[in-house]
Amino acid sequence: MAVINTYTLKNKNNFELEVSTIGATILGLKVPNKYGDFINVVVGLNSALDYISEDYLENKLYLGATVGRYAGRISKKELIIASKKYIIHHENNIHLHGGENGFDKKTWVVESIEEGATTSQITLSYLSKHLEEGYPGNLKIFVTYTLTDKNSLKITYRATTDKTTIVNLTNHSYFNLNGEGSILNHELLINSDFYLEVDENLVPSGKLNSVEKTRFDYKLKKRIKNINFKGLDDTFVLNKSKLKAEITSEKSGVKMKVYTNQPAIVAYTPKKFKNLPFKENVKYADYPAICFETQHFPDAPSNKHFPSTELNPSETYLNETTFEFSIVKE
Ligand code: G6D
Repeated sequence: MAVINTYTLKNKNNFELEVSTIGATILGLKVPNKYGDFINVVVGLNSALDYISEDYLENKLYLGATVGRYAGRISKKELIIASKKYIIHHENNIHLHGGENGFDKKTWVVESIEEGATTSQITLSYLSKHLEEGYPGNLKIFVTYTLTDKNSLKITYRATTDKTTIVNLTNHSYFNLNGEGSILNHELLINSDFYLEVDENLVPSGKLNSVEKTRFDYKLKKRIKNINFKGLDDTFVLNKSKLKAEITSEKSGVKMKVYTNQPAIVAYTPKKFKNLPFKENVKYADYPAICFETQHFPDAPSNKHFPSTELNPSETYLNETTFEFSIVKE
């Protein structure tokens, strides 16, 4: 039975993760800064019910939410999957983040909660019925959030289907390693040699452009507020490095490393937040946060040369991402 509820998990170092069954959403993640004070590094609202308010929903922010069945944009309204035609939800000529009522708006079922002395984890599930938002196949999804004894948050998605379908899941947490203000003084590294070229509607053209000498080159760590920064809402094709991305804040001393088995990260830095009931009435400034949406390429169904996002009944979809926290050595 799916009920609206929130759960708080801790690890042996008092890292604290708050999860809601609405959208299997991360409401907050508290980690220590260099002074030993615990700060919330994931943008969240005061209560789970704030996430179903019209005020919030009309902003289409997906704060901390599980996004699917297909995260990102799909340009076509008509999908051909296993030689059959399916019509998916389309708005303003695009299908975004699973459609009108994607996974972020569903109430998930808590399958298990394990609170150990050193690590804790919670697993939630959702059954996306055949033709929900137009997608084929009854898709059963499990998401496990683990707070490890290595001070990491590990997010694992598994999914199986009874008909060939497409799947591309991600978590849409907005990170700010100061817990307030802006991320413009954070330093960012992304191990990516190519980014996806997009049109004015952020739909991929199919071209992979080199990051060399462009505003997308974060192969060497640099301050986000650099001369070329115009905001990010872009797909970075990850290279073979084990470490996929890293972000640090000199002010808080918090470092976050990102590891994933996914081929891409969509890095998104909204210009500003509308006035919402943020936790502890936190005040955010311009460029308040950055998302590291680890996932497949957007619009893969329309670009056969992109890695496939099709899932067959005999397969299990697996998306594993780890956000590892530490304190920057002075
Ligand atoms: C905007 O283009 C962006 C998306 O990438 C983001 O996920 C969403 O806002 C929250 O549509």
